[in-house]
Amino acid sequence: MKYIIPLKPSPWSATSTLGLAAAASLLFTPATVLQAQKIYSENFEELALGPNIDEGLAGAHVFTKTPPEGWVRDDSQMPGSDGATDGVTEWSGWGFANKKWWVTTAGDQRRSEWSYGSGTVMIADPDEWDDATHAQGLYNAYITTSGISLAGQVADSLVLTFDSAWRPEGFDDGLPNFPVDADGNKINNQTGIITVTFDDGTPVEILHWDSDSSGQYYKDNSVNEAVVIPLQNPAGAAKLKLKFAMEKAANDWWWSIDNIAIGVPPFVSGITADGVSFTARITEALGKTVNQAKPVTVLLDGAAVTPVTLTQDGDRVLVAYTQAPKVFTPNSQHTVSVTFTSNEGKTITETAAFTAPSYTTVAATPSSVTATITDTDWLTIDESKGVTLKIDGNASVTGSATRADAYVNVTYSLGTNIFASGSSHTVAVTFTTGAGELVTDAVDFTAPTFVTLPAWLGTALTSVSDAGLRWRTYQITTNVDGKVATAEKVLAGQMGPSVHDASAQGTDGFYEISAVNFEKDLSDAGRFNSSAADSLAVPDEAFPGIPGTEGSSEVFVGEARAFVALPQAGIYSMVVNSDDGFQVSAGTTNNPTAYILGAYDATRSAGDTAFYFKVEQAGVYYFRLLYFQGTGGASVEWFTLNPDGSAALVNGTQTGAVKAYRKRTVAEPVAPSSGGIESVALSNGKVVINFTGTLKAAGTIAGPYTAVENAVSPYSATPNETQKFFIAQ
Ligand SMILES: [Ca+2]
Ligand SMILES: [Ca+2]
Ligand SMILES: [Ca+2]
Repeated sequence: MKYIIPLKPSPWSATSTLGLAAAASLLFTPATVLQAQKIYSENFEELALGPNIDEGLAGAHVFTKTPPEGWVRDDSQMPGSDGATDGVTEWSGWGFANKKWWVTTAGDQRRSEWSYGSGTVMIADPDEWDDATHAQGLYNAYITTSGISLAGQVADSLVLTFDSAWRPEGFDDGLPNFPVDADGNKINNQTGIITVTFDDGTPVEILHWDSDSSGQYYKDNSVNEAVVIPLQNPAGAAKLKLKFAMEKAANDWWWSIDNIAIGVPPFVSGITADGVSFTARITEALGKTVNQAKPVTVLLDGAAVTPVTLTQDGDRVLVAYTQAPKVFTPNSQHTVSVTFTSNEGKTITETAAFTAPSYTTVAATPSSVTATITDTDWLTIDESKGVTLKIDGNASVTGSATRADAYVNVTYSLGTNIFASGSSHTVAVTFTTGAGELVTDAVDFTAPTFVTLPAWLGTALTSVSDAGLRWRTYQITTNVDGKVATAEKVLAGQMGPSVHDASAQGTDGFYEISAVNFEKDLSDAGRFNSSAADSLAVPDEAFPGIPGTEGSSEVFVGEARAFVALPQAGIYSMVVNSDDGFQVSAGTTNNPTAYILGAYDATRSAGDTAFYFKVEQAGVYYFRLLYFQGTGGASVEWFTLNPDGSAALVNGTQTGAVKAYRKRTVAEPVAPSSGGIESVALSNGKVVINFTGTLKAAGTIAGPYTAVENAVSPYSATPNETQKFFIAQ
């Protein structure tokens, strides 16, 4: 261990008892005078976080199940452990997550009140776990630390400290998801237990909290607590292990833990920071305290900082420093070293680390990036000074900054130079604070994934007739699961005959429609409805053929098909608002699901699913929307978004609407790899071409080539033009 002697004036050099000469001697004999009291600490910041799994809030570096080195996680008593029925996978057993992401994806519910936890924290969250299907059973999760060496420690000298957020619940969840007792009573009782094992001895319970408000172990809400537990370490013990259990929970709340430390008090048990200040907490216990009459010296990243303030907070001494209004560089990591004197006269130096907050979130489309910077208690953004974005280290660009309350939004459009599907990027956002300081906040982001439709899939923009779309309805009388694959089976007649009202459908089984904007009772649904403003005021229509012949508006599948004219190459933004699910695809009439563009493969209340696709070439493309209704509400809308965010129904009358048609006037396109010219010969004054695939002809070698109507191989051409060129694809 190395100690840095401050060269700037500090309480050390200012005191007569500890001048520079004395301090220099400490450098060479630290063990005799300066003592770090902690023998173990774990704040989980070293864990590499990966992406979300089942949770809805996307993030590239937000979660991991891999514990610190040497720790052992035991999920074997979790219902459906490690399988498809393990609930929300992130929370099937103890997990490690970015606290901010956890708070947001869980909808807060008091999780944000835990100010002691920071960065990566350890979480058992039965409440979030129960948000997805799991095998019947109670939540029983365990995790054990690595062996922690106790070499040289005096008996009964050690305490365990950690920061805790606990919210209990019990005796309120039963069948079918959770077991009950023989009398049918609900038995869930969220319980937290910590045991310590010295060497290979018997585990000793050192903490027991549960949710039984009439029992001896009841622990009420305590969402921001610094816990201190004497370990009563026996003489001669060589090592210890801690085991954290979260047991007997159902759809209850959570227990989260951070900043685990073991040591001889007093020691620095945690540190909290905001954008301009930090507070280190020195835990006092076992009668060992801080002598506040002696100087307390604080180094920030190796440099002494003054003034620091000391506050007694129960069994803790808070050591605080602020550099307001100057903010720490967002996401920067800092080390704080605190030197103080104990009531036993020991001079103790302890270190702790914190990461400064970020102020920026980033959202991307394939062709734009929007950074949102947020004012906080200690920082305001002066957007009038301009905000620049530096994407992937390229030249800085200036985005136009607009403010909405505490949020400053800056959008930069990439034009045609779009992000690759699903690609990873960094943007450095530089802004000026109200105090005139230039701050750069670098944020990683991932561009949306999207499908590219190849040029061959499109036919000429003029190759269409009969404006509108075609729609088919298929209704059955038994409930099925809300899945796209099942909906396809229903539509294919594999789940029983249809009972939809077929009286108005055409002889081909399709209804002619002008747009997809349906609600089963003609009630207002989605964006386009009778109560909406301006161009969105399009009344909902009834689903064709619904209610069916049995009077029901449940368990049916709908299918819209259309040739859609996409007037320019590039990215399109499409949305389906549905209750329940859907799938949009493009292809040919023979294979309309060749390219899956977007889907919602489950049941839901009416909600948006937005997706992007790209076309390499303007043209007419064959689109299919598959929609399915299970029970309850039923509605669907199919629309595109313009660059300004305004919505236009497919084949709608709104500005920017793409047009749809029921017929294509040329042959269906064929993939180019499927054909070629095999031979060309002259026979009886004609050119005879043997080919596979589709034969196409053009007046110049550069094209454009169009399919030769009704051409089959061998094809005989009469040479009655100056020149003609053929390809087969
Ligand atoms: Ca942490
Ligand atoms: Ca609607
Ligand atoms: Ca429904």
